[in-house]
Amino acid sequence: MAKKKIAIIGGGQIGGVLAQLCALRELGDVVLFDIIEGMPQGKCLDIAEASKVDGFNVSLKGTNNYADIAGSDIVIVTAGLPRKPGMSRDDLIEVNSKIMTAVSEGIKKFCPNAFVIVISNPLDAMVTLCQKITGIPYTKIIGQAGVLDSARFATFISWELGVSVCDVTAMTLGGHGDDMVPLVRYTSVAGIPVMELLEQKYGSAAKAKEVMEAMVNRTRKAGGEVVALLKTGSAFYSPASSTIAMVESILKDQKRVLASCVYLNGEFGVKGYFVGVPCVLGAGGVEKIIQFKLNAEEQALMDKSVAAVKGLVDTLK
Ligand code: TXD
Repeated sequence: MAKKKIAIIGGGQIGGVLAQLCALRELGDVVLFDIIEGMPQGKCLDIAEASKVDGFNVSLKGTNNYADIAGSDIVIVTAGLPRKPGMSRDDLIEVNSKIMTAVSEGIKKFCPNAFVIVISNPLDAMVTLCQKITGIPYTKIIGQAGVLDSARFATFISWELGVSVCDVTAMTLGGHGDDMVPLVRYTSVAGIPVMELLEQKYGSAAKAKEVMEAMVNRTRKAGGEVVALLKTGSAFYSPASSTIAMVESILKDQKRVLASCVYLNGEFGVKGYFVGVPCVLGAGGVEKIIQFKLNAEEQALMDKSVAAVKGLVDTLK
């Protein structure tokens, strides 16, 4: 089978880790693009020189030339400024829209048939903008947020209950902002509803609810928690790993069910916006949006999150 080609636009913190993970997992040959001269070349050289030790066989090319992304099977966009302490993701819209416009024109010119995964913030607005400029079909362009937000939620639950994170199933819906919707009712440990386990632990439904609320809030603000600790830059290991799960599901046709920021056409009561929902990701890209019934409380939270996305996206017009 011919090797896949993966282009990563933006060779900063997330881009660098992504390039290394793509190489370690031999997902394909990597092209790392950035506007900073020498930086993507240096990172690719450094990663390539680890190939002997790590035992991978892919090529890595750092570049400042968009022509090098031509023929990529998948393009991952990380270009854009990260938050500083005290900033919201939405504060990045002005500067990152300009960057996303330039990047999207490069993709349109050299890779109009590739799958595109956008990571740059504010996520929901940046995917929308990238799709508008590139014209890439809705099944082939998605944003990464939900895999990470869900993983963060699962991590907090595993710490609270003292169980392996591998046995926690958790998912968040909605936008990638502080109004995201961690879905408690569908969260389980090896299939057992998480609230049942919290009630057993604390012997009280009220206390269990309080503990869950704290985890939901921590999940919503988890990106900011890392930003506050790092002081410069935002999370990058976990966003890169989360994106790899999506890349792998598409390139290997795994059909994993992953929360992804996708264009909705009526699903969950949303029409005409990119919002996070569970999807089947496979060789066809977004092969299916998985719909299920939300109760009134969940739908109200979803509506609030979607309203925040709409408010931001509408400022792009
Ligand atoms: O889960 C998620 N979706 C996210 C998203 C989680 C954490 C952070 N997330 C966002 O990803 C973050 O708010 C930023 O908007 C992006 C990238 O974060 P990263 O931490 O990688 O930022 P860096 O290290 O500053 O890297 C950005 C790179 C940097 O090397 C710039 O030179 C480059 O982007 N850049 C460009 N590349 C190509 N083209 C243009 N025009 C350009 N402008 C800057």
